Amino acid sequence: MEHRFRNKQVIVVGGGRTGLALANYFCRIGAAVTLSDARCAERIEGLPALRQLGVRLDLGGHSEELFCKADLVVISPGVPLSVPAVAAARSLGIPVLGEVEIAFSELKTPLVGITGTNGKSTTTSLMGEIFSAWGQRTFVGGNLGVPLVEALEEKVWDWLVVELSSFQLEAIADFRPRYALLLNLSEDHLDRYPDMASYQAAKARIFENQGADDVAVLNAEDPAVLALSAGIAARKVYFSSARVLDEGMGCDGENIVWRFAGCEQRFALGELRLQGLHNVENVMAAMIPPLLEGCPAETAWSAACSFAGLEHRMALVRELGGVRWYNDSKGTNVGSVVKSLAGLQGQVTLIAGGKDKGGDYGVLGELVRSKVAHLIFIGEAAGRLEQALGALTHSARAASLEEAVLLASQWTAPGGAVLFSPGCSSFDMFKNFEQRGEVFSRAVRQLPEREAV
Ligand code: UMA
Ligand code: ADP
Repeated sequence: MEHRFRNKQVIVVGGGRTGLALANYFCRIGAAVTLSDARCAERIEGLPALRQLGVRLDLGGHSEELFCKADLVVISPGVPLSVPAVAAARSLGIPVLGEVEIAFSELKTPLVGITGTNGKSTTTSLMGEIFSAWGQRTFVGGNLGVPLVEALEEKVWDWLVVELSSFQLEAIADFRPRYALLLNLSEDHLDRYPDMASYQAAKARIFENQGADDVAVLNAEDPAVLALSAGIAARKVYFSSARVLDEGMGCDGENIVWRFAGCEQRFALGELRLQGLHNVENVMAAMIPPLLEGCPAETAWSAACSFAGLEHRMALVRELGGVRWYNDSKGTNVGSVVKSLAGLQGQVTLIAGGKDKGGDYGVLGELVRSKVAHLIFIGEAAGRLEQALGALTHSARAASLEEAVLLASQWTAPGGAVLFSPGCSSFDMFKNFEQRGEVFSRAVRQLPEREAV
């Protein structure tokens, strides 16, 4: 059967990882593809591949004229709907959809969508491990790194386990996950949204098309999550790291306690490799869909226990002269810095800063007062961070991450820890959070033994 987009004029907006995957997909099905990017040709890494595909290019800006003649405009997550050419096409009634919507409409596989401010990647990866350990052919991707549209390239999947950002959820239409997880909600991305309400509304769209046959997995201890629950049509299953629930996934401080349909199962927290209460929440949430689908509890728990966590999340880089150095480059908002800082013992030197997202750094005040001996600011956000926190403890600015590492090595006393948890995105000084974490780890590994106090 002829594909509905065959010979249609499709504009793919954004020439990053998503845009390239979309261009590939639309070329494969015989659409007439134009890739539009605000950047000029030299800055688009995938240009040779696009040229080979025969994709037309609209670079160095978005041509309103072109957009207004399209049959379909598909946007990458980093492209807001407010971009004038995108808005103009929408106002003419031209469909403007996100990559996740396009991929979903073509995939016939059950999907688990995972969103929240923090813990998405950990939960998504862990759930992927559980489904795979159970023998399911599982696609694991989305905001985690592999665009969902790449799932269309492959064979047959039993499950799609997909991390979803608010950016991706903003541009859905009929997207309907069988399971939708909302892990937590705190301030993030206030450089893209006018206020918290709009950020939360984008996140809440994960439930928008669910029906009574679908499941919403919700954090019973997060007030902002609970505030949304009344509007959710799906069956609700809760998790709580603070108490045992009559029904759902709870915790008694020593065990995770799963109560469902009159049965109870217990899992000893001491067996987990992942550390911290926030990771207990991630484990609880990740186990719910596989367990409800019939995965044996031993299989799910054994996969959870083997999971050592992802890189750039509270990764111990080195212990040097009695000082532990942690790379938490994925700590890209204030809420995640709170969790990472709270989990550390002893005096901490905190290196923070990056691209400012407009959130309130004051939330860190109490923890900084009680735990942080030295505070080193980097990047564009240094000024705002200094204003909010600089007076609470000894603090200084560094011109680069390498300089921050040197200062930290001079100031941190044995028994203490250096935590690099930026609380900001990386795009002011780095390509992405991975590169930022690698720069930090390299600088730490290069510190000579004698640099330690
Ligand atoms: N661009 C335009 N016009 C604009 C804005 C951007 O042309 O108005 C262009 C840029 O010039 C650039 C391209 O769009 O060439 C980049 O597109 P993109 O920002 O959507 O990046 P991708 O490489 O496609 O990566 C995206 C996600 N990026 C963002 O949401 C910013 C990746 O999440 C995701 O892994 C990938 O799709 C696969 O799904 C990253 C991220 O930072 C990790 N996510 C945020 C977060 O986790 O906090 C939401
Ligand atoms: P995301 O993909 O949502 O950014 P990650 O799993 O990559 O989340 O974790 C990023 C950081 O967020 C971690 O280093 C940790 O500090 C914090 N974090 C992880 N899980 C949670 C959680 N469930 N609640 C709050 N903070 C968390």
